[in-house]
Amino acid sequence: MNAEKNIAKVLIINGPNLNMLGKREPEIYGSTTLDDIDASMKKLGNEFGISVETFQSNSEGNIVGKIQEAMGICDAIIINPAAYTHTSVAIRDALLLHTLPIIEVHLSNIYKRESFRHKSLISDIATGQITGFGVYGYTMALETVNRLFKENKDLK
Ligand code: CA2
Repeated sequence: MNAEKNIAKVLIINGPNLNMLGKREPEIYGSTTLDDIDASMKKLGNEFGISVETFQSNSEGNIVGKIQEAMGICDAIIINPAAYTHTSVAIRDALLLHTLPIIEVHLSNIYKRESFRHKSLISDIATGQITGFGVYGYTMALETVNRLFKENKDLK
């Protein structure tokens, strides 16, 4: 629990190109924008009494930096690393610095797509993975985190 405010804090990280959500390829990723997702996660967090911070970057280094900054501050991380899911040892290593619950989210079902998307470098170190439920995946992730906070369960 975040000691300063006595309120659980969840960081939601979105990787490269997810800032284009709702603007391109709606047949794959839907028509909801990232701003819509961020707003609905903050609203849901408010209902749960959880502080939600959202972050998007197209840069691997910025994502690594944000994950490092979250140490000792956040109580859970929800992350859609986008294309870095399949390539980034650096993001994996940064997540390994944490003992927090980590929920990996994908809008599309990565296992129904090209074979290079079937491998996630995050899934075996994440608490769990949600893939293929579109934007609802973020809601599922925050609901799961909230339930486990309330049950006071250590997710790791
Ligand atoms: O399904 C997901 O959430 C992905 O993480 C999305 C990534 C993809 O590389 C992963 O394999 C699966 C791609 C994000 C690209 O987002 C766009 C959004 C709108 C228009 C174009 C790209």
